[in-house]
Amino acid sequence: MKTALILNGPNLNLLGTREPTVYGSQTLADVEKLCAQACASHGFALDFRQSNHEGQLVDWLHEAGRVHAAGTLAGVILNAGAYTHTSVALFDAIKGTGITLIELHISNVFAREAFRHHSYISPAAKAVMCGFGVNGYAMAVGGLAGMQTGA
Ligand code: CA2
Repeated sequence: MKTALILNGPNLNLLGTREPTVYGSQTLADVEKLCAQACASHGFALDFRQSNHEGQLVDWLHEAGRVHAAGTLAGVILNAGAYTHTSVALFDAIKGTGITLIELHISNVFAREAFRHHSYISPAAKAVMCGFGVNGYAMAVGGLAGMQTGA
């Protein structure tokens, strides 16, 4: 069984506690349950993580590269939060790993402030999705399933 690694960046631990009009009222624990159901239905093991620290996310992407090389990674779904718009380090970490990575945002970043319109992650991602609310996580797991080739 391959693993879907779902990484969440800064402030996403606050989901459901503030800004419900932008991010909804579900907590990150709720999102993890949603992802667990989606992974179970697609035959993936789930590894779900959150960090407020850029370097931790870089380390986890390196780890994903090693799991990919070992043949047991389905892919990574990354909501890098605000680091999406600032982090060359995350771009560099993804580039060259060979991992299948879906960039995900809960909100429609293009309907928001101009500084959210640019992503350092997108050029290194296989797919990008935004604006579906937290249901986007389950949809991204489905998308990852559709990208699998071979056994
Ligand atoms: O829409 C998304 O998923 C974002 O990645 C969320 C980031 C934001 O910087 C990106 O532009 C778009 C912010 C995550 C902050 O999450 C909070 C959740 C609840 C309360 C406060 C912050």
